[in-house]
Amino acid sequence: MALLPILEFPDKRLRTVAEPVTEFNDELRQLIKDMFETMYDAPGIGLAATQINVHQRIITIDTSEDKNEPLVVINPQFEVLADETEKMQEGCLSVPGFYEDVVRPNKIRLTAQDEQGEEYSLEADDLLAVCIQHEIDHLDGKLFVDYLSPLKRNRIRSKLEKLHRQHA
Ligand code: GNR
Ligand code: NI
Repeated sequence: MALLPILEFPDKRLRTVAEPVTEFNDELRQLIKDMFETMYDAPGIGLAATQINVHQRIITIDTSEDKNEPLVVINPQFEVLADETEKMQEGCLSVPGFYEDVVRPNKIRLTAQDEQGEEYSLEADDLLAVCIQHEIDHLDGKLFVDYLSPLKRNRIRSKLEKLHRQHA
């Protein structure tokens, strides 16, 4: 098992578009174990492979209270199921210390593969729906700060760059 370092905004590698997974092998399953360990340790409710500088379409999620409902999401696709949206305060392990409201559709159907390559589909709402969309954004090189005003985004960028300089 291993804890993996998490890339932080404005690192350009977070803008990489991830490639589909084609091989469902033991190496993939070990990476997923390490992603769960890293996510639970952080702690976070989701982690996209992009955040650990692996540019494949792999996500780990656990939005349960007791952190005992791991969800493996590979090669995800989703459709919006209702016109309803939800404004939720989002945070991101790649944007540490900043929390801002983001509006997203709040009912979706996720279709994805598990760590064996088995396809599944589920309906998600509220926090899980938001988390799935936040993580799929990562695989497409997007961050929640992209939904904020340029002013807010630039303030966050400056503060994180300053912190990174201090810790360099
Ligand atoms: O831990 C996380 N919490 C969270 C809260 C609201 C909306 C999205 C998230 S995802 C985040 C972990 C993370 O950065 N995943 O990419
Ligand atoms: Ni994130």
